[in-house]
Amino acid sequence: MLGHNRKMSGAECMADMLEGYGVTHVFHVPAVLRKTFAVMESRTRIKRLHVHGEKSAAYMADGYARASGKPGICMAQVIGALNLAAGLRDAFLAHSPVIAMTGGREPKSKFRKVYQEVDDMPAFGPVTKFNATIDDVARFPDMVRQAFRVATTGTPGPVHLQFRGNEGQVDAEEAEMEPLVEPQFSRVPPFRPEPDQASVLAALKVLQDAARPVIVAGGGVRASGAGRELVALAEALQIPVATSLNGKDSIPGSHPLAVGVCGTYSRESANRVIGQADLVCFVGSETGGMTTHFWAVPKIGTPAIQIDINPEALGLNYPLQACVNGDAKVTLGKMLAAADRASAGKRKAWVGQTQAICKEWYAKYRSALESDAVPIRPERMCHELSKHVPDDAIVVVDTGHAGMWMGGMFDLKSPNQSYLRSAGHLGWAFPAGLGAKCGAPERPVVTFTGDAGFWYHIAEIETAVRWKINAVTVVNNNGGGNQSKRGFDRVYGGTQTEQARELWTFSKVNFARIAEDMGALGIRVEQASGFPAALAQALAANRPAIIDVVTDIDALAPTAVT
Ligand SMILES: Cc1ncc(C[n+]2csc(CCOP(=O)(O)OP(=O)(O)O)c2C)c(N)n1
Ligand SMILES: [Mg+2]
Repeated sequence: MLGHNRKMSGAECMADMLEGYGVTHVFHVPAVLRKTFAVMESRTRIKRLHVHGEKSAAYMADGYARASGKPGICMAQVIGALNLAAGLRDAFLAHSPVIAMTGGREPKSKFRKVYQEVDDMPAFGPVTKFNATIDDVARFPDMVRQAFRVATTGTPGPVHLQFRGNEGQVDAEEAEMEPLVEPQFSRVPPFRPEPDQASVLAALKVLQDAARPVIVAGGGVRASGAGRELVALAEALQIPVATSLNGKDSIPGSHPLAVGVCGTYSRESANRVIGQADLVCFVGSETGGMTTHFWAVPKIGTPAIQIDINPEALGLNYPLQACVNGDAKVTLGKMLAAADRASAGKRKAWVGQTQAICKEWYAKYRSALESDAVPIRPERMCHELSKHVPDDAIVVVDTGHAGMWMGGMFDLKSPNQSYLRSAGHLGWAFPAGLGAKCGAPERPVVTFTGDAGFWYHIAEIETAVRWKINAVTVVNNNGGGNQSKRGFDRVYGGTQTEQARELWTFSKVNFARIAEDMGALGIRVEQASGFPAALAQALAANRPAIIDVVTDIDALAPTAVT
């Protein structure tokens, strides 16, 4: 209740507020807010995870946030601040609510060549929605509230708070404060802004009038929790649905109207359907380069409508015939309520056409999806994951080939499964998967990463074992970063020299053995037929598990069609 100040330390105030916002884990590298950590132990049940690098702390907080919808908290001392900032970039690109706290500068000693100190603030600017300093302990309550408010509202995203002192020692000072929290901002979305009904009806009319429409569902659908409304509208009007990578879990891949992920890391069928559409309806999508294959899918000029919570996203890349500013769940619900189901009849041929395109995709890739080849084909791994990932799993996927293989070849089969993907950073998935498991401990977490991606933060196996974070990590181990192969082929004029492989290959390592040495379950899979049993064993193990799958270094993921 506001107006009930009492004398307390910044540390007590912070601990009480984080507990009040429902924070269950914080991810950090010491030493920052030391007093807060000490106080947390006696006043809260918050788990304080001491990890092996600031970047992985940020990725864990990001995975936690994307899995739970609650802001993820990560912390670093002043010398680790830019490592932490580097880790916020993926959260920024993916619109994930992460709150980063770092130590900062003392006004008394600024500009005097203080050990380890630079001005960190400018580096946080491009990767945050709000980037602020706290110099006076009395500002803890309002600034922490503002951090949660900014991270969760509108299009969500990261926030940075820098605390006075290289370790944020301002937290040990006292002031008259009240650790008031606003629970509304403890998760996404705090508001569901209602759209203007006239704009809803105008967009619905354009959609219903179209003969060959397609919906492109983006990350905004998952942020809004609007999957059910999206699928209901698509069914009512008989409209095929493509998704961005970030929106892949908006509709199960097994749904008859699902055509796959569109854009660059995509499935051919999705791009082909969009190429033949007479109207594209973007929902919760920024229409960015990855989703549209750099504005070739659909071509600029294709008739489009768009729904977004952020008015500035509307019409950014495609001139619009209609647009709606509002929460995706509310907007799609209103469209559904006003939908003329009779209009669906005229799209029967179109739906048939899109289903034929999807069948052609399966026919083209069936032999790879079912391949028994040794070394194992990544397509087969994706297919096995489609079949065997549990119905309530969170699937976490790295970028590069991992993003391409899984974006294009893997299918979710239940609306209760989630899909979280790196927004571009190699190495994000393993720590993000651990964070996701912390954010949703009751759900199975299955992470898919390449070996180059896994190397980045391999030390976090130790964190997973120490904290009993029982996520399953599947490593597509081909002994190199083979997504880079094509580009090097090109610059070598078509064929690389033998020596060129030093640019993108590594030594062959058995990650299962490393995992076992570190106390995790390690399973090495060399035959595709052994994968389902390995996955089942890993999911049932009462410890973190690494499945090292020996795959073909010459397997290249299909590139986007236009
Ligand atoms: C931080 C970062 N640095 C570099 C890259 C460029 N990159 C994309 S994929 C890749 C190699 C991926 O190798 P691996 O994880 O083993 O997957 P593979 O392609 O072998 O399946 C690299 C270096 C990136 N995406 N992110
Ligand atoms: Mg690799």
